Amino acid sequence: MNKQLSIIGVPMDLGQMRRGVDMGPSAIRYAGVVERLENLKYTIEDLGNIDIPLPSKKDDNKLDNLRNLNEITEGSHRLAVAVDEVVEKGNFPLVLGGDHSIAMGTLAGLSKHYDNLGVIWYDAHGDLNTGDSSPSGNIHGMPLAVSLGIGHEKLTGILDYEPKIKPENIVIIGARSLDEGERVLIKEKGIKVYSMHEVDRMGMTQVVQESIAYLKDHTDGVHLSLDLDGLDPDEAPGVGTPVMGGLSYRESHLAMEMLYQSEMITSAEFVEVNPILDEKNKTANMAVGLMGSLFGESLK
Ligand code: B3U
Ligand code: MN
Ligand code: MN
Repeated sequence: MNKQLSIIGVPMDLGQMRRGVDMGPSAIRYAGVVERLENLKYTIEDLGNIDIPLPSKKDDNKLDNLRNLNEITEGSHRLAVAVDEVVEKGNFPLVLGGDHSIAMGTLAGLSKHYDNLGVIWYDAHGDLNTGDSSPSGNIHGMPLAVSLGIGHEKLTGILDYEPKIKPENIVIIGARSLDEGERVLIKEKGIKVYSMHEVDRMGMTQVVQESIAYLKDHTDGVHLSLDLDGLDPDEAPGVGTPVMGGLSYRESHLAMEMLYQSEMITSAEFVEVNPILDEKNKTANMAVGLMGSLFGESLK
């Protein structure tokens, strides 16, 4: 694992309707992320937070079923530039959300540096909607589609290249709430999905072993995009769109430990921590605990 980490906070809440997820980076810092990783002998540079534009006052700010499109495009662009700079200087980007729309910016900044960037999408949702298929108009349900080059051109064109990633380089783990249009896209593109059904049947050990084997052959870096709503809401209640029957604390730590041992993770983001909806910062503490495991804490 790269021992030089750069933390980027992204106080983004425009990709969905629940206020408070913009405080996610503060909650995660308060939960001790820097100290936790310094204890593991990483050198940490905290770059602070990206400036996110305020939402437009017009309540019709929902062009083509894409709520806050212009503001999110602008914020994503700023994040992409920051992530690009971190990779350029050889550091590991660790991005703290914010809602999951930020992944468009993260992947835009990362993928310039790879021919075949792998992505592990740890989430209750597929985030494969477009303005046409989305039931909500919320852009946090779209970043994986956008990164495949599917969606509004303002979003797919962040940093002026597309697509950012290829369908065969994606693994989704923990899915249990997929919309119709997302199911169609998964089939059409042949995207690898380990839903809760597979996790229950095979166990997390086999799911992660297979994911690693699947990505190892043909990727030159792997980004972990971890949405805290992938976990069960009993264990991670501070999220905007909880879905019952999620991944457990133990399964998630096991997954992080196995990813650490694989030595293939080159960047990560932890998103959707909403301290307003949380219970005593439990979800931010969960995020920091999972980062501990991802960076080798329990296996040192
Ligand atoms: N698929 C739904 C719900 C959703 C997606 N991502 C989250 N929720 N966190 C949508 O609105 O696209
Ligand atoms: Mn998500
Ligand atoms: Mn989700």
